[in-house]
Amino acid sequence: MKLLSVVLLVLAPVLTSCTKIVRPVDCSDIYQQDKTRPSGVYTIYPIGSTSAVQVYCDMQSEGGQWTVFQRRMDGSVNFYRPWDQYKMGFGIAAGEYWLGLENIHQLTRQRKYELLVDMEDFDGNKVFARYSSFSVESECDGYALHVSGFKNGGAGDSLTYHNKKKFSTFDKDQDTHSTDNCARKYLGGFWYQSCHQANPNGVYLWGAEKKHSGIGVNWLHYKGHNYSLKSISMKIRPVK
Ligand SMILES: [Ca+2]
Repeated sequence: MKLLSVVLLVLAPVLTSCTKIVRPVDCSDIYQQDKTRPSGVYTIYPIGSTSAVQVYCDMQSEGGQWTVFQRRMDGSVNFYRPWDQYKMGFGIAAGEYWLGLENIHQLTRQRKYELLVDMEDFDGNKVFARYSSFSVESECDGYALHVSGFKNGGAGDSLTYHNKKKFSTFDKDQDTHSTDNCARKYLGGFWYQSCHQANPNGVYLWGAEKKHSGIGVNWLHYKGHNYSLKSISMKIRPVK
């Protein structure tokens, strides 16, 4: 008992100081800590103190505070990857990356989020699609997507088609196409149905691509299945 008291006494100051360290869960927490912080790479803790992960925080678009979970911008990262990589995440936060389905699930399990999808073509035109509700279920439920409440920023709605669909990669076909493996056919990883209206994790094809329909970084209602966007990023923010 005496020993326990000593241990507690020694630990007390440590515990006190630890409670002062605020570990941001997402980019909105980082914004709340200091509202002058610019867009850039920050460390967040989606699943507690041992879950540090680097993300890009968009502090400008549509009011800022966005946690980016998917980002294409220059074709520098290969997005044709197996299930375990889509589960855990890949790429680099300063450039192109995928945050990981487990992180996205854990974030959207804790808080209610909205979604912003920003995109740009090779002529410098910028548009977006917004959704007032976004969440991803657990791995047991195939990391199924829940998205609703579309608001048009010029891009059109190419994501509602994927609502309630499980995530698929070339080595884990959970799409609703009975004969095709959509991820293998369209060279990405996504919440494929049969198969897609959006393929943000497709092949970076540098604009118009007549011969290879559907495999590029597509957003059907903006530029069609034969145009691979210059940039696209998917980002979430807690709903107030
Ligand atoms: Ca299939």
